[in-house]
Amino acid sequence: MSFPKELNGSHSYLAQHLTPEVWESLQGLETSLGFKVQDLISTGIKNPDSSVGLYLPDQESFALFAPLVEPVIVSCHKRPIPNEQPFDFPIESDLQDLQDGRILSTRIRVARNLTDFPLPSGLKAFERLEVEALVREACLELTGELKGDYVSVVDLSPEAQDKMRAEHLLFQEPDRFLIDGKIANDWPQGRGVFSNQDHSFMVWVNEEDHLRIMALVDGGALKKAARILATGLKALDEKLGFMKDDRLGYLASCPSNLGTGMRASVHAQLPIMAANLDQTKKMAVELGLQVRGSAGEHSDVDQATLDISNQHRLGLSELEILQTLSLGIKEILKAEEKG
Ligand code: ADP
Ligand code: CIR
Repeated sequence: MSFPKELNGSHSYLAQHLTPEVWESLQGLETSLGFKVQDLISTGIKNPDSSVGLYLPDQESFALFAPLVEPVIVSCHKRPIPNEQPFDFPIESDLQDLQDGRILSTRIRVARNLTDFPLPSGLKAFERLEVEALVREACLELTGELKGDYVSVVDLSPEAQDKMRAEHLLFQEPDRFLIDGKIANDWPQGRGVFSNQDHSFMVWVNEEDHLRIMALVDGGALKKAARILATGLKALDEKLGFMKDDRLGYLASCPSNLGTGMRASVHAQLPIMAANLDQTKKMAVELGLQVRGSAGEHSDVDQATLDISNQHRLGLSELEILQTLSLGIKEILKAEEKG
C-alpha cells in the first residue's frame, strides 16, 4: 500500500509521526490476530482533524507498531514513556475533600481492558458479547455499597438513554472517530452500564474500552470518590484481570489513556473562568489540568459549568493525579474569586 496522502495538512499526532520512513518500516507487519498498521490508523485517515488519530486493536500492536505508536504516546502524554509505570491507589488515603459550593460533582474514571480479548476496535461481534457477559457477571457479584444492576443499551428506550446521558450515567452515541476506528461496530449491541443504587459506582461496558470504571459523587467529595473507585477496581481486577504492561501501564484503545487510565474531574460552576475560556485553558495546562465542556469530550460549556480534570495519566500514580487535581482546583477557585 502507498503512503496515505489523506494526512497531508492534518495536525494529528498520527500525521506528525507517520513519516514515509516509518510507514515503510511497518509494511508487511501483522499481529498474530491479523491486525496491520492500516487497522490502527483508519480513524485518523478518515478524520484528519483528529487530535490523536489512532486506536490500538490488540495488545501485540503496541510493540509491533512501536516506531509509530511510541512517538504518538509521548506526544499525547507530553513526557517520555517511564521505565516502569508507578501505581499507588490505596482504598484509604489522606486526600482532602474539595469543600466549595461551586463544585457540583466529582468523578474519577479509569479505562481497563480484559487480557484475553482484542481491544474494542479489534473485537468481532461475538467476542464483544462475551466481554459484556463476563463483565456483567463480575459486576453483579459486587457487594456492599457497590451492589447494583446491569442494563444493556439494547434494552433501553431512546428516552431512557437520553435521560441517563443528561445525568452523566451513560456514554454518548458513538462519534465519527469511534465509528471510523471500528470501535462502534455493531452499536449498540454488547454495550451497557452497571450501576450501584446511588450511581456512585458505575462500569461502562464496550464503549471506547472494554470497561470504564468510575465513581461519581456530589460536591467535592474526592476522598469518598477515591475510596469507592479503589474498592471497586480491586474487586473487579481480582475477578477479571486487566491488560497491563510494565512501561505503558494499563493498556487502552487510545494512546492518551495509557498508564493509570485515570481521568479525575470536577464539574465546577465558575462564571468568570467560563467567560474567559481560552485563558482558563492555558492556566489549567500550567497546573497539569485540562478543561472540557459540560457534557464531556468535544462538548460546549453549558451554564458556566466547566469539567476540569488531570491532563496526565502516564508516568505518575493515581494518588499523584488526585493530588494534582486537588492543588490545581484550589488555584482555579482562587483565580475565580480574584476575577
Ligand atoms: P471520559 O471521562 O470517559 O473520558 P467524557 O469526557 O465524554 O469521557 O465524559 C463522560 C461523561 O462524564 C460526560 O457525560 C461528562 O459530562 C461526565 N462527567 C465528567 N466529569 C464529571 C463530573 N465531575 N461530574 C459529573 N459528570 C461528569
Ligand atoms: C481523536 O484522535 O481526536 C479522537 N480519537 C479522540 C482523542 C482523545 N482521546 C479520547 O477520547 N480517548
